[in-house]
Amino acid sequence: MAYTLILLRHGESEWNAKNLFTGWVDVALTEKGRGEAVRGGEQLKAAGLLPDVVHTSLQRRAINTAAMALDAADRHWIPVKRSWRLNERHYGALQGKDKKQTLAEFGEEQFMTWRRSFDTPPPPLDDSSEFSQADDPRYADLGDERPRTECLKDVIARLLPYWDADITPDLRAGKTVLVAAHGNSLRAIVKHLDGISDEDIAGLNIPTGMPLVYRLDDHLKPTVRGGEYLDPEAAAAAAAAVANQGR
Ligand code: DG2
Repeated sequence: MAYTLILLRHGESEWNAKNLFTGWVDVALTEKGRGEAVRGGEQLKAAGLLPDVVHTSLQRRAINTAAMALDAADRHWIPVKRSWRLNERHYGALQGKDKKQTLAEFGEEQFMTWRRSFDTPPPPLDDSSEFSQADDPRYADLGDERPRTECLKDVIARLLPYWDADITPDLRAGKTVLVAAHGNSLRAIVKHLDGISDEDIAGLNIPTGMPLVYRLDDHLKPTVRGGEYLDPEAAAAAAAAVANQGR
């Protein structure tokens, strides 16, 4: 039996367009991003990939992308499950900062360590910052679990319990599962699925609004390493643009 998992990074957000570190800041989609979401859904429909259940983060760019993509695929009625564990990586004190300015101020090595190292988080964000989620009611129950910064290793640690307890059972039940999430929370899932090393994951970038399809075997291992984008050429170009952000 092959299981089907579709990963979808949200469409372009207001802060993707402005080149700002976003993390847990709850920004909206741009018009381009909404178009990407609709196109992603149309691609799913054209490929006959019809999700039975969708998992999203608690952030509007992923929530709205899922809704628009599913609407375009005539699957707007399927069950939705949301969790903070699918949220974007908390970007700590970088949240709200300009990527280009950060690169100019701190240099290539520090910039890339903060963006793509496996286990070095940016400095933590103070609870008094305008970009903090300290008073956000959706995270009120998290207590000490609410992050103030995260590296990819931290994201994997908080995401895997949700993967095991909520996503895996849907896959095992034979459902086509859509996960609509974020650049780094999806990098965490891809690293886990493909068994990518802590070093090599630095080179993996996920474009906005492009469905990435994994067929999984009985052990939930990918039958094709890296999965398959429905439009591989466009995805490769868009992933390269993500890698070059800030330059
Ligand atoms: C971006 C990822 O997250 O940025 O938080 O700035 O996927 O929610 O737009 P997303 C952010 P990079 O790690 O690619 O710089």
